[in-house]
Amino acid sequence: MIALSAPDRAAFDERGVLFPLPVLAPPEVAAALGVVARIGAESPDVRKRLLLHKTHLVSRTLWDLLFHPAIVDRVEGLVGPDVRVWGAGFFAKEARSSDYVSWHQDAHYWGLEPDDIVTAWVALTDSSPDNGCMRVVAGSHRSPLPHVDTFAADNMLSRGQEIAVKVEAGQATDVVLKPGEMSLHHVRIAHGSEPNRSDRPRIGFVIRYIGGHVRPTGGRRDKAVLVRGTDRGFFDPETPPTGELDPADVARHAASHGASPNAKPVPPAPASM
Ligand SMILES: O=C(O)CCC(=O)C(=O)O
Repeated sequence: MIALSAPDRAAFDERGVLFPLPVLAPPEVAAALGVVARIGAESPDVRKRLLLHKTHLVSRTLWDLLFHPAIVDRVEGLVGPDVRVWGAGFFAKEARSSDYVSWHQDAHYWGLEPDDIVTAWVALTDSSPDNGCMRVVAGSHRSPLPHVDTFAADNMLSRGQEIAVKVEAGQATDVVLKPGEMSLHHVRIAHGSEPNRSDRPRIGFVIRYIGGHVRPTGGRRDKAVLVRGTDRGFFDPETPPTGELDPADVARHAASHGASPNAKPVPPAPASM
């Protein structure tokens, strides 16, 4: 077991982020990139939906990554012994892409409580300032900030959610990662990222881990994957995929995951006159 050290736990409590943590070996990175390439061959709408929304439900490779001991051991040190995955998907920016992520706090719109929720951002390429690595405001996880919906073009978030507070350049920390390394960030930390100004892609697989005591707000039912510990019954189970992009899994995914809180929908076609 790769338990979090006491200093790492203290650093996470203080800053709301921890990185870099080595987790995947090169063949594991290559296998996950292979899934991205297969999804890349789908039509634009299908590609977008599969990359952004619970991609682990259509790929056994990604499903297995949710249980990866090097990831879950660390997460357990932050959210407790019962660990679920509520969501997972890709934040992928092509080379020279203007896509960006506005400064936001996930807790503002995910509808889960309490805040014992951590994202593992697993780098499948290098992630650096020039290709638009994630940036965080360390320590910002302690206070909720007001948000506005901007619906800005090129914003990778569904409604262009953005904190209504200016982040000064000196406040931001670049989360620089090599392929196979991950960062862990708190659900309430302010984070975002700039466009990819490089000639390289920037691809991160994000896994949303929640403590076993976390539940949906407002009495909603939702689904999640128990990856460690005991089921406390707050979520319904997900159906594991049978392989890689199996048509039955892709059809089930299309039926149940047309929308997610983090996903930017494909804009509707203009109404005809
Ligand atoms: O990958 C990025 O640039 C942003 C990631 C993000 O917003 C998230 O993990 O919630």
